[in-house]
Amino acid sequence: MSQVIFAPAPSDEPTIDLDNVQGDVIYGLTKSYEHFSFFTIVKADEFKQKLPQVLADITTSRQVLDARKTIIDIKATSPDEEHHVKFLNIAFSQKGLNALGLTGDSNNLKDRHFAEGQQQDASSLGDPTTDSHVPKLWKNEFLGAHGEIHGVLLGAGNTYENAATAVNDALEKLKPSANQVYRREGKTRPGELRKHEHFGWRDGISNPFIKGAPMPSNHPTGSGKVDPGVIVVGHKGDEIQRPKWAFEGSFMVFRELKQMVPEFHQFLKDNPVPEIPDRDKGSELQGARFFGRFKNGIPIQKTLDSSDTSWLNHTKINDFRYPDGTGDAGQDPCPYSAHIRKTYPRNDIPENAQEETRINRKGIAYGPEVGEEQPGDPEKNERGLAFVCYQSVIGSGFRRHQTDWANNTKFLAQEKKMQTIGFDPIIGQAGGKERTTQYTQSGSSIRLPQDFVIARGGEYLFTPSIKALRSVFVGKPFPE
Ligand code: N7H
Repeated sequence: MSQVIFAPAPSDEPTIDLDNVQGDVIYGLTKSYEHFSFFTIVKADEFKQKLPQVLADITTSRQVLDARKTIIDIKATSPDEEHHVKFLNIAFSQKGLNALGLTGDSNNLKDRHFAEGQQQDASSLGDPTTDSHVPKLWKNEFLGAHGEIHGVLLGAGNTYENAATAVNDALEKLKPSANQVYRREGKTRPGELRKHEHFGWRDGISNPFIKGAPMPSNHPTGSGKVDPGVIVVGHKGDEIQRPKWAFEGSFMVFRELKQMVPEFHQFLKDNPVPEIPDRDKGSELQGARFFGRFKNGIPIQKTLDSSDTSWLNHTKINDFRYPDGTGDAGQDPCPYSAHIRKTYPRNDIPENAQEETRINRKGIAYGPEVGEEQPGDPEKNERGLAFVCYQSVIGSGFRRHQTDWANNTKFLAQEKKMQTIGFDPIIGQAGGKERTTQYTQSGSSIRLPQDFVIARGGEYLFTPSIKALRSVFVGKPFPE
């Protein structure tokens, strides 16, 4: 295989300042482990005084890009050698901006969902809530049990120690102006499953090309190219007028999503695609129809042969369209409700309506492997996805996927001349109520007796640029 290179962005594209954008936003912090340390600010003035010591360790997009290049070189020359990385990023919630006095019109980031916070949004996202809109299944820490969530430190590394010390050192430097209120430790799955999440599917295949940033030569063809402003605030593609210091920041959505792994596999076992004589093959195909891909990532729209690994090549794995037909013809073989079709409808919607909806996903799996559970605290034995995505507008990005598409049983139904499409069987939710998915024109559908993905909490945050962190976040004016 030819070596991956990061070609410079074409000269006609807007330039992103890679030294100014934090490292997770564009490339994602390279990691085997990641610690998310949610913190509360208890003494704002002291926090501003101490923050500069932490800022020296904040990883930029340029540093991640350089690390990626080094890892590629090392893999090519000495495949057994490990490259040590230790990365740190920081993001703030609206409550965090308030705590720091970044309030009023001049500091208004003009994102309603960010301003209100994710807890307020939980029932609209489909999370089960009480009559007074308190999310019933969220962890207490996300509900403020140990203090308001004002921000999050993201520590990432090739080892547990590197990820842990990245955030521990930062917390130590901020002491006693800020306290950790919750930590989510994430880790990639072992061995060959490294790129796979807990249900067993390969994740992270499809993220958009971001114009203005060098992209790796093996970035999958067909992933779509977006103006930088779709992900990074203030660039072409982001039309909203915001404070100058918001430039080259990005809104970060965090969701802790518990996965019911044995239950999901049992469901697939009990509900194979009936037309397939071999039950195991039928269950495999049912799972693939839920995602739109086989576990190894092969898109079912291209082949139903999960063993044809030629489809795994980066020029083929993501380069496809959905059928233009309506009714059942339009969902043969990939159901309209499949997770990847709901979350990236490709030619199902006009290209110009699609670009603003794209997000950059940078999550990581968490929790023990099935069978590795330890007796004791059941929460410690939970497994799932620490979902992270970046965008310049939460309403057009994450929320469009979750509320307007995944949870919306009628999404596309009219255009496709269907009564209903049903829920995204993976992330679509209806306040914990039973759901249905995969409708055919005759009206048949699949009943999903339980949610296999359960939100345990989350927050909407803003990942400021390096220049903003060094000025307004430490109490200085933003440089003109
Ligand atoms: Fe999904 N999974 O790991 O099993 N997702 N996702 N996701 N998701 C995708 O194409 C998964 C979640 C998107 O471009 C794949 O990279 C799981 C949320 C988008 O064709 C797999 C959970 C949201 C895409 C998974 C989860 C999204 C995508 C195929 C929850 C947004 C790209 C691999 C526990 C609100 C679609 C790939 C495209 C793909 C998994 C959550 C969005 C395997 C288990 C909450 C935009």
